[in-house]
Amino acid sequence: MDHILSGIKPTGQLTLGNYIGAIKNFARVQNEGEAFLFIADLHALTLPIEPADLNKNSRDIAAYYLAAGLDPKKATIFLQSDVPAHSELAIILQNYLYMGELSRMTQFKDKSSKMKEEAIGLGLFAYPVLMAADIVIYDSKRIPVGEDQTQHVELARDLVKRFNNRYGDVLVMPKAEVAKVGKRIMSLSDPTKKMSKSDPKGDIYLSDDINVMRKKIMSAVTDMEAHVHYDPEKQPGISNLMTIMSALTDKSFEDIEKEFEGKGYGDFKRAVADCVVAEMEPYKAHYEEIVKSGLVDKVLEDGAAKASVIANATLARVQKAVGLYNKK
Ligand code: AQP
Repeated sequence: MDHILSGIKPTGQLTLGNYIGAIKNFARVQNEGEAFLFIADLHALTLPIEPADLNKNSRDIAAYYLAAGLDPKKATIFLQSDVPAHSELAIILQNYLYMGELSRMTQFKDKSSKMKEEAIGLGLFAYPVLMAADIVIYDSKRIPVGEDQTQHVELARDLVKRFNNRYGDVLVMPKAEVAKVGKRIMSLSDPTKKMSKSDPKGDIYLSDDINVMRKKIMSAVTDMEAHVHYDPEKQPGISNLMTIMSALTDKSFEDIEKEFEGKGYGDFKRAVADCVVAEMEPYKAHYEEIVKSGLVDKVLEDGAAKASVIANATLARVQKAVGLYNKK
């Protein structure tokens, strides 16, 4: 069975973008291979975050995973920081990625451009090294991610090639998998920007009340074209709403265009809001049940124990390959 790895970093409240681009797919992939679905809490430290928020966000993500149907009997669900082998492996792998390539990463450029140079942490710069360790440590072949993360997976592939050229067939080659629809949900207030949990403008949060979600969709930025047509260049706002509808209902863009031919944006937005509510209402209720059940801590504990077995074996293999002494 192929190993599949993905995760979310607990930097803030989860958005509809995280749900469509990541969580919704996780429930599917757990049936397609050995899935390792984690919470990248060490990655969340790469930007300033309150300890209490990091703690709460981490448990919240686990609850949202379970609410989406992730089954701990099928998928291994854990916190990155509960498996120390990730960090140990990153220390070794950092020697096989170069400053030039790390400084070309779009996420690093975006995030660091808003900071003074003397305040940019090394962790933000080295983020893709730890992410490469997260990936290779489970011999992962399939990496389901949103579009923004594909560049980091490409870098992990470069690293695997480089490492294996030097030491033989030690690491498994990963490959990013990006959904056709929903790989990049955009902000509702600025549809040229990604909906992002650390940039709250135009986000729909999974924690939003259903009526708030509805209101946000009804006031999403559109355009003057006045027809429902998929054209991300000319009509980014409408195209984004079409993407949300398509991702949640499996309707094609053509079907949506036909359905709303001759109708105004008000009707279309109401229909998009209905789709979001239909998906989110039961999902949020399930999330509340999971939180009340107190299941999360046990799932994370068991997940970390299971993940550690594979992670420690890969770490030992790499340590031995590079010549660290006395490794079994
Ligand atoms: N807007 C989005 N559309 C589709 N997919 C998205 N993802 C994130 N935003 C969207 C996917 O969610 C997964 C988890 O992302 P992450 O937490 O590791 O970090 P990110 O990609 O940087 O997501 P955010 O929400 O923008 O986080 P912050 O604001 O902390 O940087 C990934 O698969 C991602 O592609």
